[in-house]
Amino acid sequence: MKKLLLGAGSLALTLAVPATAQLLHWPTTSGGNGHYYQAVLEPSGISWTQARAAAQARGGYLATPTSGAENTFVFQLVDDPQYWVQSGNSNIGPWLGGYQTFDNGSTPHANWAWVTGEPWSFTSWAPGEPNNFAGLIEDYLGYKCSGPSNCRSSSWNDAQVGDNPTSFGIKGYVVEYDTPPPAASCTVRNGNGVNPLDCVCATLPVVGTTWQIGTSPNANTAFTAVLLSLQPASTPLPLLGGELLIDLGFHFQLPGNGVHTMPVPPDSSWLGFRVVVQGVRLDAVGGPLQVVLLNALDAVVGI
Ligand SMILES: [Ca+2]
Ligand SMILES: [Ca+2]
Ligand SMILES: [Ca+2]
Repeated sequence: MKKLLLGAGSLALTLAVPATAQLLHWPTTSGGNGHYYQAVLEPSGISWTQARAAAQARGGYLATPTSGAENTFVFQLVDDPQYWVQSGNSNIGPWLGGYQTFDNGSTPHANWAWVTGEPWSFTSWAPGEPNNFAGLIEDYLGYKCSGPSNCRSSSWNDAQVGDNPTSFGIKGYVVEYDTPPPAASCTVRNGNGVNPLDCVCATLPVVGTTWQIGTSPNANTAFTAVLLSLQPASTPLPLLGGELLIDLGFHFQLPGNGVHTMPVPPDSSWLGFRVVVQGVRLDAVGGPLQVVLLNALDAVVGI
């Protein structure tokens, strides 16, 4: 059985729902391979091994530009200053799916491989690369531009894995998908339409992120909660006037006011998984406490 770790937060309900992650298709009708690509930004930096695991969690793999045309296609996704970091006289771009299976320290050109096992033939090394710069263990592939400050290029560099905290932080990676993974989504449900629309997805349920569901309390609210069902009822249940839209036979609860947080595991087996959320509020109206059902949410775990 799948398990979600639960937590509760009290953040203000001011978070915007992020746009669904953009996939760029490279259709065969345009000379492409039919695959889908996605640039992922990590502003605080990410190591190659972390990026490889994150790409797998999304149902894809670190991009493998095995031809000049594919390399050009992949580069256009990250031809943007936010994905690059200055290092000396170079500008370093996102990670790709190449790595060295062995380098004795003096063979920087030898034994390169793709994470997919595809043959290593096409290369696009920047001038002087790969170079095991300054004797460092540089066995992992990423983009690099040697030139004016803030330049960008589809040329490649061998870089350190980045697990060393003293190394510069590469700010992202490109994921390649053979087939498109499901997009994370969150849809409002409201049964007969009489419940307050005060239960929202503050963020979308993206694998490997913390999902935030918000409920809006008011001056009379003593307590709010959301109920989650991992095996959602396909139709509203005939309970409490037809407004309770969750399967009470299989649910768990996130109690507390405000935003409720729930880590979505970094695991591709969650992709496409459906969750129904039911918002609940306990209001003190003129003395006695009253249960107020809020709207429900239909969510799909995706990227
Ligand atoms: Ca590829
Ligand atoms: Ca090397
Ligand atoms: Ca290098």
